Amino acid sequence: MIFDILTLFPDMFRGPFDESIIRRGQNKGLTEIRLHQIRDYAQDRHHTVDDSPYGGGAGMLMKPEPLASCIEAAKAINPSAIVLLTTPQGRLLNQSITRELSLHSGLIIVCGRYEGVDERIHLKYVDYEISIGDYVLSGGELAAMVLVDAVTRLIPGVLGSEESVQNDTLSNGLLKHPQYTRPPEFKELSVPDILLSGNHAEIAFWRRAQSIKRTFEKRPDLLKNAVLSEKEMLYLSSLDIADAV
Ligand code: 6GU
Repeated sequence: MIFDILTLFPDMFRGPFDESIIRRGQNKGLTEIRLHQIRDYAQDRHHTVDDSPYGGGAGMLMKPEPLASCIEAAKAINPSAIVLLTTPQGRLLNQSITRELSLHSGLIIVCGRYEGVDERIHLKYVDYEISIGDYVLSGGELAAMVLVDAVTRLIPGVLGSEESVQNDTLSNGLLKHPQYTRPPEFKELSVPDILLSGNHAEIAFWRRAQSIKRTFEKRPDLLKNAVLSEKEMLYLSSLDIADAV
C-alpha cells in the first residue's frame, strides 16, 4: 500500500508516522508513506494556497490550482491510487470502510484546511470524502493520520499473528469482551474464574457472550449489523428483557 499525503503541514506527521504499527508497516516494506507539501505547487511568488470565497463570507478556501497540480503529481507516481479528501462533510469512517480502503494498492489523501476546498477539486479529482466524526478539527491532517493507522493495521503481514486483526474490537461488528492479565486479584477485584479454568471452549463461549452483552450496553447501534447465531439472538433478547424489567 502506498499512501501519498497532500498537506500544508507535513511536519505534523513525522512523530506519529515514525512510531509503532505505522513504522512497522514501512520497515517491513508493506507500506510506503510519501508526504507532499501543497505549497510547493503554488505558482506565484508568494506561494499562495488560499483565497476568499466568491460571493463573500468569512474564512478562506484552498484555491484550486496548487491543489490540482499536487494531486496530478501524486497520481503520476501512484497511478492506481484513489483520491480521498478529509472533510467533516465526508462519509463517517468505520471499520468496513477501512477494510474496503485497505484493498486498494494506493491511497492519495488530500488534507483539507481552512473553510474548505474549491468545489471544482471535489468534482474533478476526489473519489471519496472521509470524515472521522461529527466534530470539527482545524484541518484534515489528524484525520489522515487516523485513516493511515486504521488501514495500515489491516494490511496482511503488518501485525504479528499474536495481534491478529480477527480479534480486534469491531472486526466482527461487536465490541471486545473484558480482558484481564496477571495478577489474579487486584484492588480486591478478581479475574473471572472461567478465564483461569483452562477450558478453551467454555472461555470462547463466555467471551462471545460478553462481547454481545457489552455491545448491547455500550453501543446498541452496532447490533443491527452484527452477525449472530440463533442461540446468540436468544441470549440478546434475554438481555433485552432483563433490561426492560
Ligand atoms: Cl476529515 N476534517 C476536519 N477538518 N474536521 C473533521 C474531520 C475531518 N473529521 C471530523 N472532523
